[in-house]
Amino acid sequence: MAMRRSHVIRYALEQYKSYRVPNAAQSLPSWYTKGTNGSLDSWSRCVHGSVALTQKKAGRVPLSSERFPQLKRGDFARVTDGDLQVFERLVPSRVLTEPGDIEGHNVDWSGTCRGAGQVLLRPKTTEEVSAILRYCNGRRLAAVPQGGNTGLVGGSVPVFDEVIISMSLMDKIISLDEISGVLVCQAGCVVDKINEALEPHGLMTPHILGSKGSCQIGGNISTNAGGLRMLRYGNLHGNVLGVEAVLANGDVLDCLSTLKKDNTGYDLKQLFIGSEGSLGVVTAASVLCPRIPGAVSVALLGCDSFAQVLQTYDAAKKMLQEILSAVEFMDRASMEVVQENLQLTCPLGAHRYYLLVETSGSNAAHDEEKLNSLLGHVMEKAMVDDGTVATEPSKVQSLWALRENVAVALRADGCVYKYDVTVPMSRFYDLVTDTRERVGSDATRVVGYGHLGESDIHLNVTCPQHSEDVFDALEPWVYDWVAKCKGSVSAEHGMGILKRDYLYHSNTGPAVLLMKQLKERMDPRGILNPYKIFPD
Ligand code: FAD
Ligand code: 2HG
Ligand code: ZN
Repeated sequence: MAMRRSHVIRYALEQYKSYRVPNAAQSLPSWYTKGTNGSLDSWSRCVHGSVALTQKKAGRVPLSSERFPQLKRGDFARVTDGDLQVFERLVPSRVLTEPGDIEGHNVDWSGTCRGAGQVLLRPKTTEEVSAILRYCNGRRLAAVPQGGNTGLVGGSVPVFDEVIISMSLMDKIISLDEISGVLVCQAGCVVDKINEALEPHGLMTPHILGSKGSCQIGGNISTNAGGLRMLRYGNLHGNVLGVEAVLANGDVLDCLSTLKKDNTGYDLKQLFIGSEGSLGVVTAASVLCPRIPGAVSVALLGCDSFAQVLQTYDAAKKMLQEILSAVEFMDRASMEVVQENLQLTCPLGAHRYYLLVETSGSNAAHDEEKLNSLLGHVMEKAMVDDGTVATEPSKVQSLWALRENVAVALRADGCVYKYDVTVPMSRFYDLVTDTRERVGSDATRVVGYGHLGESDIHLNVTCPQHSEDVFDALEPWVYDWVAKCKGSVSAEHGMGILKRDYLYHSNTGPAVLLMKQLKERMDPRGILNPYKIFPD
């Protein structure tokens, strides 16, 4: 046993001697670090269903109104010159109407959806958002709130000609209480920027995700984003202490509490967490921020059967307990795509499955010892075939880069069909195996990766270009598969427009009815992010 354990530690060290991961940022498109609202040409594009095609291969992304011919434009007013003059008074010099300025805001990150919005407004204050919505509601002009535009279900862009309300200029941090860890900020603050501001105070956001260089806290709240720290800190329903939101009629709802405990009636802020801009525009939030852990270690483990994956996860929970902070999953195909398309290097050989296990604690020696003894245990029990541990920050980051960049790497294949679902742990990988069998050689890759700790699998299927056959094989089959095993058709990305037809797959009729009644009560003229979430 002792010999096996020291073997594991030595093995881990040896791995690092030859371990050279190129700087992930250098391998990524410029938007990844600089924001996504840039010119269309620097992006990859999507055309159909949950499809991504590169600009070169795909040409222009078809308009969503053409892709969804069954969708009819709602009974909304069209923007007139008179409206533009009013907008100019409400947000002076921050009314964009040039097609070149707006194009990037009409297409979503994966290039799946393209709206025909002709006006983009850039408010700086809650009062401005309130004035905009009051006016839009009075005129019955539809509007779509937009954060970093990194959403993956087509929720952040217009479907027809909705007015785009970009939150990017609402990027001020309002206050930070170092003792309680409560941050109050405007909704347009980008996650990376928030973390830069928190870092000198020894704090960090309770959530982090691969899109952190572009996505905004308001967008995260509106999608109830999960991400890579959820196993430790839970989701935003627990970590967001307060929300300020502007309702469809322009009224400002101040629920910007900074209290951890507040049981005074209904917890209204929860309505805005995960409602995808359909009930109000989030203008500010207070977020409970944990301390940056004193020590972070990561192990990358290779397993050759899914039973081994589950045994290792169980062992990690038992042996690491309070220091376990993430358990992420990749299959061989997802490891291959980051190597092939982004030239990242994996320190392990080829395995059917990989687990990235992270610990966060306050005592490096203690945590490392625990992680190494886990490694010894799982290798001795033949749960894991190979493994490596990193404790040095740049190496920890290099291991994380392998997992964080799968979505980016997949885009280079051409066309990507994306599914983000929760399934029972015992069926976690069956969906990928069954899909592989179903689409056969029609697909370039069928990959499965995701947040094992939350039983959230990201099934992605790529093709050189959109294939009607592949798409028809996938939908609604994937969603039916998930519903049959009582999973959720959207684990963390929301419904947007791409999944709206499947809302009933994961919700009962009375539940959807109550959602619709809430929507009608809060937005009686239906101007906020129409066409999203609900099937017709
Ligand atoms: P947007 O994309 O602009 O908008 C998303 C939705 O929220 C839209 O419906 C929009 O109308 C609404 N909205 C935005 N801002 C506001 C506001 N202030 N008020 C009201 N409504 C608003 N998601 C995860 O959950 N976990 C991950 O690990 C993850 N990783 C990702 C990795 C990559 C590389 C990419 C591209 C995306 C990833 N995502 C992930 C998806 C995406 O980043 C999240 O959904 C994110 O929360 C969206 O934030 P955003 O600011 O970009 O919002
Ligand atoms: C992730 O966990 C994101 O990497 C993206 O949620 C998932 O693109 C996807 O399918
Ligand atoms: Zn994810």
